[in-house]
Amino acid sequence: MKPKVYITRQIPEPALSKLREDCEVLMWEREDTPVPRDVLEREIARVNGLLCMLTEAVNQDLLIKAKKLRVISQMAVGYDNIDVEAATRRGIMVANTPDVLTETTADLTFALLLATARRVVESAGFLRRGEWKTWSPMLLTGQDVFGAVIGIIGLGRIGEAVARRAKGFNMKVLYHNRNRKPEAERKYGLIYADLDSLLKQSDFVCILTPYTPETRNLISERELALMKKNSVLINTARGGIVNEAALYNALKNGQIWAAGLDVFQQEPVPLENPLLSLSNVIALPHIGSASINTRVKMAKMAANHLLQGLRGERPAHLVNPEVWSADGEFL
Ligand code: 8YV
Repeated sequence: MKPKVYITRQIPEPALSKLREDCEVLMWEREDTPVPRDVLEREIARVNGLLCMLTEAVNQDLLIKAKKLRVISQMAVGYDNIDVEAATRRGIMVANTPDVLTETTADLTFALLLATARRVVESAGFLRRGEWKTWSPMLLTGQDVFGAVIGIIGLGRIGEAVARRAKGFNMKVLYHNRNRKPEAERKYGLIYADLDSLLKQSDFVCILTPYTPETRNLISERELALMKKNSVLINTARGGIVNEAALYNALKNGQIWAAGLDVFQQEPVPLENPLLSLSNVIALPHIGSASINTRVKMAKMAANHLLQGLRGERPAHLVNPEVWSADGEFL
């Protein structure tokens, strides 16, 4: 009998057919709304594998119902939506999709940085609304990127990929991370800084750290007050790392110059979010990894992890290796 899997969103075809070869596939097919909780609760009780996105809270309450579940395969590198400890206690493997999205997410981070610094979105709107009556020297002037100081908070794979791009712009690159990365310092000339000095010195602060209890509200009123008046904050990690009320005040009061945000505390971001009323904010709908190639690669990787786990093999990117015994057996 084929194992049963549930997929919480339509995934690209090559990955879907691969799963269909070996599994009985159940899938939430509507694109316009996420899978309702009661549907997910019902489905999780009868499947052996779950392929999910970060839009689903895979928490203790849901896992209690997952009597037959052996693998959770997340189609994202971040997995803060999954209670990994609860899954581990139940012997459920959890896998994510690192590496394939690194460069694409770094591209988007840099796109947002350039667009925010040079007021690209605001300028395009200005032209289309017919407000471009004449040229003037200080019209829609922004901040220089080339040669500026960038501070990267979180020097993981994506942080390092952003640092490499910054070097191409002749930027001075500071980073803050739990552990120092001497090899990256040597290889790319990066400079380690504690959080406060990074905030004080940087023209651009990029957040690229995972969302954990330690990084929740990491950037709040005190931290924003340390930043330069002409500085730009870029967040392509998770909305909860920045205190949005404090950010709104800092942007409104000219304490910092602008922000580029791909992520929000609540997603999809409600239109009443005051940040959306500010012209010095560029807001994007969480498209960090959204290139066609990368999304296909992520889906294929997530499908493979599911198949590996269901065959009793160790998924290539297992985030809870505790479910494996020291001699390589699945517990
Ligand atoms: C995605 C992400 O944009 O991988 C992550 O952690 O945030 C992004 O790659 C997307 O949320 C995939 O579910």
